[in-house]
Amino acid sequence: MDPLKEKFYQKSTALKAELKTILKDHGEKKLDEVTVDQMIGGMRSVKSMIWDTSSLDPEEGIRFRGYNIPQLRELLPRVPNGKEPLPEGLFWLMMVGEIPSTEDVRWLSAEWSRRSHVAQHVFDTLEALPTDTHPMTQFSIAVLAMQADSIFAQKYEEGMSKNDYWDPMYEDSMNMIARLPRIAAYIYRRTFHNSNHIAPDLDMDWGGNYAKMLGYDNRDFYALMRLYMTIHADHEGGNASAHTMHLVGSTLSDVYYSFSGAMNALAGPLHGLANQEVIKWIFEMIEELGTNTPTKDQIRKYINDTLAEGKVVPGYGHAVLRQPDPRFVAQKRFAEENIKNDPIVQIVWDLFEIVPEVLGALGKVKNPWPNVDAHSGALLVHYGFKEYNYYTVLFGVSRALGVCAGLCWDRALGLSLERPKSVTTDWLKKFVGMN
Ligand code: HAX
Repeated sequence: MDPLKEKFYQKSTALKAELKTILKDHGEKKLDEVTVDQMIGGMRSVKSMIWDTSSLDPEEGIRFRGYNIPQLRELLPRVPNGKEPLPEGLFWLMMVGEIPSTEDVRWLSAEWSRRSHVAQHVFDTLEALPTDTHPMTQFSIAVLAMQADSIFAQKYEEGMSKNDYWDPMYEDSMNMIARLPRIAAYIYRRTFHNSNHIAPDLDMDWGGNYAKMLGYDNRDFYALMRLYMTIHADHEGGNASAHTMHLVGSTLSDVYYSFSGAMNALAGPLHGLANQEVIKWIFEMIEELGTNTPTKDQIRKYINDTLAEGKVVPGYGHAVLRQPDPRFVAQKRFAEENIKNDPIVQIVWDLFEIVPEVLGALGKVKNPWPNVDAHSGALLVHYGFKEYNYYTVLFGVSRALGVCAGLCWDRALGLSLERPKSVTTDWLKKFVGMN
């Protein structure tokens, strides 16, 4: 067994036993009450699932296995002379709850390189699609095309004990994560660079190799990708992409079916697609105003016009957070250190000053602060990466780390098929005493 798998097996076996005891001794205890407001309002904040890889506090933001983003930047291994954490380290942490050594992370980079070969039929499937197919559609289809290689599906068909589900789930997860950068870069190059593909560099780390295959041969861009791949990886279990992964996986669908579903959820504009919407909205502002150095009054008017048209301000607001998103703050810090004088970055910072005040004045927006998507596009544009309808694929590649770790845990703990109860509006009317 490989070192990560061995550790995962030991830790998950112990937790599974503890969970059994909790269930036996406390199964009847009430965790929460669900209000009508929550039922109509998208089940907001109902405590109803287990997710150990990260947790989200409304005020403090995300913690991955207890560590916040500045701590991860300090503690996770980096490339020599690098400033940003390696996403491999975060995956290790999410899988087994321990900060890995540099050697552990080197092993994982090499292991993912070893597993990274993508079958030709996956590329052939992509080639059957028109090049103007949205990159997220291509990505989701390519993930499904890999399902033919699912070890879990094969073992299940052969007949497998429940106790062994975690093992092929781990293998599939490792294989899929290893292959995603190659597929995602392939989609980018075929869609925007005339299929002028760049060969993988198997000696590089996972995020650096992805950046290189995208075509950005720049050390700072590699660093940005490592940071990007780390901070977008997980946001506890209730967000739409993670929850979809968990839900689809709960039927014992394999990692490919589950992750393709998760990506379809990420592709919505209220979730991951917001990263393309933000920069599109900024570009439209620049075009409408005829300047890339708008005044604050011009920006304020543009925000108000957006709201008057009945649209949301992309990149602002959150279902859980009630403070500026620490992932926004981490990207702002990167910009301050590396690309301070960029005009688009300046617009993002001006928006940070103005939008919360405007949204706050509406009196209905629960969180007027920026989320992760408010900053990412400006950083990418700075390095020449302007094809914004690809941005959600970057988010998706990173998200695989968190949701695959989550799915491995789901199967190792033997979590159940998800099946909440729905009611009809007639039932609801009767319940509240309406005729
Ligand atoms: N601009 C304008 N209005 C907003 C708003 C925004 N950025 N954020 C919330 N509101 C509005 C809602 O539309 C809602 O209006 P109605 O009552 O008229 O329907 C009201 O404020 C209350 O909403 P809320 O309770 O504050 O927010 P929700 O939990 O319902 O929704 C969203 C959270 C993230 C979907 C929301 O803030 C939004 O639409 N933001 C813009 C899109 C965006 O940036 N999405 C990315 C979120 C982070 C993420 O998942 N990234 O992948």
